[in-house]
Amino acid sequence: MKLTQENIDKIIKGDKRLISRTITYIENSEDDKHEILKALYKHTGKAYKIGITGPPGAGKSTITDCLISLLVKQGYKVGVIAVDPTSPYTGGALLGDRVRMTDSSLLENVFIRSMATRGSLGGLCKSVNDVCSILDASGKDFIILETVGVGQSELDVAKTADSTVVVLVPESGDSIQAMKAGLMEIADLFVINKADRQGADEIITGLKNMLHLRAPEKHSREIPVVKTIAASHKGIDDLLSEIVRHREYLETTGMMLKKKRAQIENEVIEIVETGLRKNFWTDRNRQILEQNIDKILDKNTDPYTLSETLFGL
Ligand SMILES: Nc1nc2c(ncn2[C@@H]2O[C@H](COP(=O)(O)OP(=O)(O)O)[C@@H](O)[C@H]2O)c(=O)[nH]1
Ligand SMILES: [Mg+2]
Repeated sequence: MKLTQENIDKIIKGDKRLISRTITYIENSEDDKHEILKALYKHTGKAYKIGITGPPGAGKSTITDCLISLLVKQGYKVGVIAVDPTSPYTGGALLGDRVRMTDSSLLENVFIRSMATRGSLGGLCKSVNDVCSILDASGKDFIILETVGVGQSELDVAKTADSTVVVLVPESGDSIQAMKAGLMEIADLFVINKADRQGADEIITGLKNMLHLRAPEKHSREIPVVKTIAASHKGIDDLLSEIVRHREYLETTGMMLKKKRAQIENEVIEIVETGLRKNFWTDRNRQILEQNIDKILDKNTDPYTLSETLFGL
């Protein structure tokens, strides 16, 4: 695929079909994807990235849907990347989210993309940064990244997002779970969704207590806890206000610049590691590996020495 100037202009203007085609192309990891991303990169930098993570069923998609309508009503352009667990039956992203988001996706200023995690549990897939860049270049003011919080994926979303929202529900044990999973450290704000259920106030109190127990010198900003009933669009205004406040906090304290630098660092490391994995096993290196297996078996050499040989050390 060759990205002509005409097509670049189309993407920048938000041409949905072309954005969609470009993302599909990049997801399939074609060899020349870097050329496309390079051409688009100078047009990025405007979008504010909101990560939404939390356990399955907490209401992340419902909240995302509410945020989309709120942002679009305010005249913003919104991109959404929903990373869903791979369905064991189809190997594709679960359909549920897409169906529910249909209303919003009809709106001209919204672009929604579901991505499968390709087998790994939760986890942001490798091309999320790439897709983010494409949506950013296409003039989106906000990009919402929805990911199921399973292990590593929360940490990944926190590395990519400007504001990380952790969604919990009143069910017992959730706040303790949050502590364990390291969610405390990555959350820029918490949402207690399904506040129509019993125990919402208790978990809010519990969570606030835990947040207060953290070392104050390390945390100059109080982490807000927002109560929502996303199913009936309640509390979403508050959530958006808190996101906006967090953004202002990052900008006024100079932390935004630090965050951007960290994001760039992380992105480069990821590109390099992907490249290494892809390019390291040349025919020659494969051959060296295979030729030495018997030697290792006979203890004439060992895996460490062979690795060093492969690295050319
Ligand atoms: N009672 C109640 N149910 C909700 C609320 N928000 C979402 N749900 C429901 O919870 C289920 C899971 O929501 P979903 O947004 O798909 O969760 P996700 O897996 O975190 O994306 C759906 O059936 C929603 O309708 C809420 O505030 N209260
Ligand atoms: Mg969802």
